[in-house]
Amino acid sequence: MKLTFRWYGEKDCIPLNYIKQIPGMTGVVTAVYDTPVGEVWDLAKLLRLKELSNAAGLNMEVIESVPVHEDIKLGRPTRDKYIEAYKQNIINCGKAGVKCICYNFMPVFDWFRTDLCFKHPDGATSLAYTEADFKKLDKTNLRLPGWDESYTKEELAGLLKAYEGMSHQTLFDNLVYFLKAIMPACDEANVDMAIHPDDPPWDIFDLPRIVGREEDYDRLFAAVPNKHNGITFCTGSLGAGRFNDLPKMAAKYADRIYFAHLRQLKFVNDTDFYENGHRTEDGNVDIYKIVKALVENGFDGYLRPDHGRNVWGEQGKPGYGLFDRALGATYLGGLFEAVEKDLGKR
Ligand code: DNO
Repeated sequence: MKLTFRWYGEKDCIPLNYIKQIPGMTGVVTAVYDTPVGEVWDLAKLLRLKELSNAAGLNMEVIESVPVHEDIKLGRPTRDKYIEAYKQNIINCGKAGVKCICYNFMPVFDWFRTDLCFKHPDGATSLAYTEADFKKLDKTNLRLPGWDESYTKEELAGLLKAYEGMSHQTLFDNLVYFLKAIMPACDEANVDMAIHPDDPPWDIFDLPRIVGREEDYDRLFAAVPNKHNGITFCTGSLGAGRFNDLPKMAAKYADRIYFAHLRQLKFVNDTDFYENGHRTEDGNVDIYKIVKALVENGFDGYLRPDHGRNVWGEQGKPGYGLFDRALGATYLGGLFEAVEKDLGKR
């Protein structure tokens, strides 16, 4: 396991040396944030991120994300042009020493929560989701930080229209078309692709979503068996779907999990939940069993503590404050040490 931490580049208010000070931290997960989706990143920008990380004593071997242009997801004729650019990004990432690229194939919206500042009784805040708040939303006028694209009202309306009536099968076929086209670049650059699950793992706003259940992964690997076709195992996304058995999935796909996002969530009823500190006891995701399943099945990928709370007065980016993610990192590091030693792997 290689412990990493998300770093939002030079504009991140969390400096690299603070990240380095987290016990066991080996690298950052970052991206070039100022290039429009679909264009080739400037190699010099990637190399600068790498130099800055290395100067702080950290690796930069994971990119999250190289976003996929909507024309690729829509299967428009222009997709081939965007796929070519994506391939060049993979090659450039390889040149910068990147080993793993996290991406998603969610139409229009990335992760989704209804509350970015849910207040806990002890004063901490975190992300949360309630069905009642979701029903109140106007899908033509939404904004959430963290999305890889932010649209004007007109663009959003146009995109939602373009997806109207798209079946799950068509979206899946478009994903397979994309993956088959980029695999040669992954082979050449020796870069693993790690698809992030849909968050939450069900259709939202009538948009199809296809990566959130065990059968989705079976179908994905059957369609594109190349070993560079892998996954980001995000416990907060998959765990929002109560139908998912996470330890079972972690065990089953350990050799395809190139990146793990470990995050906790606590259900308050059948549909509503809030995110919490990482410990197993603090929510419904059995982090211990997941770590055990990963270690037992030879997981050797990158891992990062995902969304934490904002604690100790920190006004961090929702889900991405320093303190609680650092606590999560040490908790996860401890779990891995215990499980690996128990299994004679350390
Ligand atoms: C949210 C993140 C996601 C993730 C993308 C990957 O906190 O986990 O935004 O980066 O879905 O493409």
